[in-house]
Amino acid sequence: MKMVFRWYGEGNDTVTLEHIRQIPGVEGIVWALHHLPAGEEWPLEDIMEVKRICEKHGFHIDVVESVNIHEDIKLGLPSRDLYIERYKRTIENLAEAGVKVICYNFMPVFDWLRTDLYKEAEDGSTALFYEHAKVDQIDPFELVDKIANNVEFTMPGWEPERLEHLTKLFEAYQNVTEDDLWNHLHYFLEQIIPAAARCGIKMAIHPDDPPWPIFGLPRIITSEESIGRVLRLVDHPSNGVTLCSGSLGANPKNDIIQIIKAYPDRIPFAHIRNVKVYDNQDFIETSHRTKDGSVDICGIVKAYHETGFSGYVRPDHGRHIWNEACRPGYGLYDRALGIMYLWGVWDSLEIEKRGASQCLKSINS
Ligand SMILES: [Mn+2]
Repeated sequence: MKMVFRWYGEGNDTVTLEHIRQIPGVEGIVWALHHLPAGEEWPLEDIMEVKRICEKHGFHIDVVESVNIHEDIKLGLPSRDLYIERYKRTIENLAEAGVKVICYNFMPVFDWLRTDLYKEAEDGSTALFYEHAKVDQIDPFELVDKIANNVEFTMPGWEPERLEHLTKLFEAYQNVTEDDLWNHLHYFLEQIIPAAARCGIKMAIHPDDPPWPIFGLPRIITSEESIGRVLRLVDHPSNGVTLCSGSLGANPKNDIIQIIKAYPDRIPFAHIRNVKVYDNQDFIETSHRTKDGSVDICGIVKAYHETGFSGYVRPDHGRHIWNEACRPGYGLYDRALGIMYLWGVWDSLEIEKRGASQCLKSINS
């Protein structure tokens, strides 16, 4: 288990690399070129600049996230070929800088979605919250209006220029079915996976968050069945999954431990976090501790340990605690606590495996 930490870059994050350096056992930064819109090629010089900054602080840049897929690829438009070519060049540039894993998603229009970014818990902490009825009942065009006027729905990182196109995007997706989306993903992977394999990169698709269709838009990476299906579309080690326990865990039917055991060689990257799920399909993000949420984080770490997991792991999101002002879900304190919980479980499993007599030595090796 190689611990990594998401960082949004200098001047773009309240957390600093100096802070991250002091969290035990973090080896690498999960990063992105946030200034580039989806569909642009990531220039090598920009990538090398991030590498230089991270390495100066002792971190590797093996895992990159949010290499976003242009909507034309998801929509299956003729212009997708241009964007796929650019994506291939981005893969090559990332490989040249030493990147090993690319996390991406195939969600139409929206990335992760919540209805409240600062829902207060009994202990005074706040966290990301999803109210199902609110999302379920809203008409997509009413939603556009609410985002534009900043009422109820707030989209972190939502670019204003994309918002302008939101109405058009909803129209474009109106006749796109789940089957269509599967076909478009297949087309993309058939071209991308050989390119990634050639330069030793593992592509790792992130499940949809939440794992069900929203606003009438199809969503397909939602369950063990769909993860199996995407891995079989192009059956190659370079076609993998970012197994996100929080995204999948929002649906209690998803048995994450079973997924880990079913595809141990196809999970190069794991997001670990807990969510508390309510009967009405609402959910709130909690601390990593198993007892605090609906997801068995201990069992998940144990499953990774049993399958000999040697991939990358990051605490996915955290609550906002100790009055920290930070990006929603991406504060320092609770993610650092999450890491210590993950290490605590992992190290005790190591002790159990290797025998208590040599425990200290074995953990250090
Ligand atoms: Mn995730």
